[in-house]
Amino acid sequence: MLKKATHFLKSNIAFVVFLIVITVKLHLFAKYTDTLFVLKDAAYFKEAFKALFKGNFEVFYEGLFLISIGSILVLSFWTILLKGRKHYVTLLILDVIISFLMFADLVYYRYFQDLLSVSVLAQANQTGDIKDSIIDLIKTSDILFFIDLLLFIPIVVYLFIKKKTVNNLSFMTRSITAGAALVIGILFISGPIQSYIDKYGNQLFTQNWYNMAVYYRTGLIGFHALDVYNYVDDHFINKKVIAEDQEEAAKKWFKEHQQKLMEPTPFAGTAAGKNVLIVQLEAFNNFFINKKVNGQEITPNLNRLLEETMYYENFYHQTAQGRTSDAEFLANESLYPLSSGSVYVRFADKEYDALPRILSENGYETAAFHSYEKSFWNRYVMYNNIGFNHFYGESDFEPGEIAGWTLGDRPFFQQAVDKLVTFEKPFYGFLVALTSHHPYNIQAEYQKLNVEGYEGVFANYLHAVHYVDQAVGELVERLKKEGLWDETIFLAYGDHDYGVEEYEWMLGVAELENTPLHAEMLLNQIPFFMHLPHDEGKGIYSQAAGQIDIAPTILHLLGIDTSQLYMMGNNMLVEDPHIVAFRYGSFTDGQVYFKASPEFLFEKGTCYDLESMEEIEVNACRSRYFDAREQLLISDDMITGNLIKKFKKEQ
Ligand code: GP9
Ligand code: MN
Repeated sequence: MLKKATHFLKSNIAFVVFLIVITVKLHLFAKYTDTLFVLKDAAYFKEAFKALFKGNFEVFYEGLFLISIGSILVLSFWTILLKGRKHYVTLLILDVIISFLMFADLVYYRYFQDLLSVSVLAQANQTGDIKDSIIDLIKTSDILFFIDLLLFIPIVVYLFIKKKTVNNLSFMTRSITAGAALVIGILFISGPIQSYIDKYGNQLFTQNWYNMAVYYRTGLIGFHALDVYNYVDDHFINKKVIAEDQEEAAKKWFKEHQQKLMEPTPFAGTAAGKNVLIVQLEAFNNFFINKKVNGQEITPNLNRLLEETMYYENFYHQTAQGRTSDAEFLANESLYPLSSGSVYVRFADKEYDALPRILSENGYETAAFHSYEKSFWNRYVMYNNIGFNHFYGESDFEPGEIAGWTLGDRPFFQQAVDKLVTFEKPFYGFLVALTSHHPYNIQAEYQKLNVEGYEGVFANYLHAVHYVDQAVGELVERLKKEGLWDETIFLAYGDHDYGVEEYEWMLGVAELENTPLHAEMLLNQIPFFMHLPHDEGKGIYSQAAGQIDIAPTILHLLGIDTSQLYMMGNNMLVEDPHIVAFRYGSFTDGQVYFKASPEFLFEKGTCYDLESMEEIEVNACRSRYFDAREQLLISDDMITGNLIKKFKKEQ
């Protein structure tokens, strides 16, 4: 028996060594990326030891240890089946591949705080930046990823020449061992993943907003497997085949739409050559604009802007699961977000008619600013694709007042202007603010409002909004001081709703009756302020518009030709009503508001007349509903089928 066991172990020695070596390397990788691999305290080992006997692995779910072993097993179990020299040669090749992958990931991580994803590799010039600094990014200690090879390569070469075998177990035994390795591997992976899903749901794995967040849960091998799977799924397996008639329908739709975008208005070209500054505010609804709590204005600075800007009081966010990234996409690319995941992550390698690229081609210096990890929402990849000349992320800002997650919007805006003033004019600056992010509990020293009567998240939200308002006020002051206010089209709007269903307080602040329609509209409305040089057009506008209309409107003001562009938004300066479609089937055009049913059946939706604010016969919304739906489907085709690229080639 003992003899048999020893023989078994000896036969699998190459596999065991491989397993240990890769585990150690993954541990090293976790160390370099500040990720927990195993808990450091002694209790961990005690608990772990006990767990082995009780079959309860919960304690291993804390770090990447268990899931890493599981991934190695699943990745390599089949090598156990290989006989003779193939067995160890294959293991050596796997070791070399994994080691190089880890090394490449690590170098990439040091530069981008992200891991190499297929979406990055699909964009050839993305990794270009790294070339110049590659020497600085490599550390001597990285040799540790390869040190074992110095030993194993000669051993394997020796064994190979001598035609030695290490695993000469019967096919049956090898099959059972390989099967067991696979089953253990699957169990080791599914345990931690299932435990995470039970607690937080599976969105992280299906939507992936941040590669590092996936890696923290799945480990390095798991991350790459999921990334390749998602990419292959989107681009090959479930690649939408766009039928010729769908393509034709899209072409026809755009032809008409491009004509519509050429309609003249008194504003056409009035801001030609001016700078563009867009400020996208985090989770910023509209219901508190020009409102008070306990006698104090919530947004005194924005309220003052009502006097000197164009303010759209029926302006809507149109985002879906991609949240902030969807808002950015709507505003810059003027297409709809996808119904699942974020375009920034899933289709960052496709061609878009994007505001930064168009402006840059028209002589603008373009830059995006967001004081957070550059890899969040795959921004640095997408920004590069859509033509931003610069992207200033968290590490590019000076330390300053921390409000919310990171650098507060006050210093963030100021530092962004510090950079913009050094730019060649005209510039396009796109500022993505962050302070008022859920759960809104900004630091006590910035909680300035008297929010008596409100509690919890809602009270915190009021504080956060008040802080952001101050930041915008200071930004406007600064622009005036720098002489930029009348040299710039300035925009401020919210990215999406605040995601809290405190309807009563929200409606109370807005001084509106508590009806389902009011609640629905308020939740989807965000403020929209646009300042044109010399306060041109100032006033309150009540036609309905949405984020998708931003880019075409700016281009119209700048006098840039939109007749060849694939943008789905409308020019907001044309007063005729147009449809503002929401991703999940609801829409409004300022005359009706259609609320889609959760099961997406038109007949089950509710149609409201916005004059009487009463529910009306659903068929009154029918034709507009199908227009909205057509737009969403065309937009999806343009993105997933990379049709902009195709159409442009044909032109
Ligand atoms: C972080 C920020 C997150 O970069 O964009 O905002 P969210 O998408 O969660 O609203
Ligand atoms: Mn957001």
